[in-house]
Amino acid sequence: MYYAIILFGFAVNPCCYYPCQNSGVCVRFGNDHYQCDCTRTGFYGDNCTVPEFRTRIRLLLKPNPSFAQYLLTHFQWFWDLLNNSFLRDTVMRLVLTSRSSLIPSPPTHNTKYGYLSWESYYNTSYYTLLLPPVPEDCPLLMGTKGKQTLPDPKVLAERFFKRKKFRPDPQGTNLMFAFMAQHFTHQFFKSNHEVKAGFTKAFGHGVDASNIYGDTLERQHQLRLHKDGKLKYQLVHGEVFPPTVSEAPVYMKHNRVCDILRAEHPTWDDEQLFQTTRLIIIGEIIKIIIEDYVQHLSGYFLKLKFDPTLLFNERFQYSNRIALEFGQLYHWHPLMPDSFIIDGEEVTYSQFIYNTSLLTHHGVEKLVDSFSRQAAGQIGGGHNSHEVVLKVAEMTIKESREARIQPFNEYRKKFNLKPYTSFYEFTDDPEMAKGLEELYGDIDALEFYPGLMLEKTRPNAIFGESMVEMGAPFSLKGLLGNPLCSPEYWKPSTFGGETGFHIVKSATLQNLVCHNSKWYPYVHFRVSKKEQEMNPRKQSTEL
Ligand code: FL2
Repeated sequence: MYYAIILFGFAVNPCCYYPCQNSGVCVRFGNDHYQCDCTRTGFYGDNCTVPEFRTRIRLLLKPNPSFAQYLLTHFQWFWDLLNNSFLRDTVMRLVLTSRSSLIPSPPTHNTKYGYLSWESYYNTSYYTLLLPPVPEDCPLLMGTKGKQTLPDPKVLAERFFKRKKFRPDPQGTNLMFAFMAQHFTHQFFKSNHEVKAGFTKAFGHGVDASNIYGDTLERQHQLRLHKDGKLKYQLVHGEVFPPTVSEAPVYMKHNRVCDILRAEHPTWDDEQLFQTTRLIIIGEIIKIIIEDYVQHLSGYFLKLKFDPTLLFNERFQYSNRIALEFGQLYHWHPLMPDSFIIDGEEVTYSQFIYNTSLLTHHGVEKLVDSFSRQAAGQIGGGHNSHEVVLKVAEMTIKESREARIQPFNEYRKKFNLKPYTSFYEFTDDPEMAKGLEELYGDIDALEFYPGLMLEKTRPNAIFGESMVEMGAPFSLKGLLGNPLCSPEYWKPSTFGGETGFHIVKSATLQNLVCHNSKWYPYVHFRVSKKEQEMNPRKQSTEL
């Protein structure tokens, strides 16, 4: 800390140097002293850098993430064999436990509390923060590294995020995936913009289907028909659509399930039919997100499995708190295309946005078909955000600064990744590396969101290593931490009997659409080979 006094001319809070490694907790003592609490980190020493014997063995045996990713995305013949054996459960269990263990549960910090506090635990109007916010009294917003001021968010967006030419995702992701990502995540990412950064209006903190049922009880009742457990609806050309805003002063497959339940339970009242149906819908969503959505995103040949019983003999907490970092990393706006092709016709952004008549005019089948055939943009690698959504990148960076989110490299370490040592290691694009270096001055000052979005992508992948390694733990903890997945809930009676339980356990993206449409559109989270071929692949294919 003597150096700090020389550098900054006053005693700097020593925790601004992030001295504690391997998840050790930095506590300030006196003016210029600190201690690292290394309890249960598996490390000891002043800065929790010395591995205990057991840790040494574990580190030797643990495959590095790139190697694990390589295995999981190659050798299809091997995985085809494994997927049909008991080993599928073993590997799935390992994926779930190893990922979830990186998320503290109960939650820890938030934008106001960089130390543990009852308020931080109890007040669920905060998003949680995985790493404590950068202390207010640090000399710089990133702690101690980098330039005096951080780059202008607008400059970052224009220079590194803005699309030059549409770059389709090499994994074949389509707009169906993009809109599912939006619809699904907006049930738990609902920032409260009336207050400062770091607060949410979604108190379910996970998969609660509040995007369908409303995020307050009042809103739920506005949406409900109060008959047979159903939600309000309207008929347009004889087809069922969500109600108009005048009928339900809000926005809405629920009713189909109500009918199935009512047939088996004629004595049940509206409330019980509604509540039980909602649990079935939540179960279906989790099933589809794991086995269709995450399956696609991961690119794994391991056939992912939604089976809560996999965790019943493991140490696992059935609770979840949405983290601000998870919200930050999920700003996937490069998915958006240059324009929308619906029924072969080009639709511009201004014709598309807020235009519900596209749905009533074309019908849900046609939209699903069109979205499933149109390629989405590659998320990682930069230079792929359409002008219309460019402002979002800027806002995300501003939010991150307001919330004092720690530098990208600190998160790399938290998720057991090596911190980058230079911008040239971070990206293969020398021009971008040079630009970022000029603006940030130091790789340890690179911010969280630009780090995730601009990092070099993995070969033929939608994004880089960090997005997967940091996103997967939050995602899997949120999906399996749902109360539905707990031993007390995960049984037929919760879902009104075997029929309801079966609906949950057999849900797929295809049958979700087919159960609710007149004809069967092409429905997937990836474009077909034919559509992918029609897009000139600009992705560099050096392997
Ligand atoms: C970011 C990442 C994921 C989901 C949402 C946002 C994600 C989740 C799981 C996996 C991959 C992902 C797989 C199953 C995994 O564990 O990979 F990209 C590491």
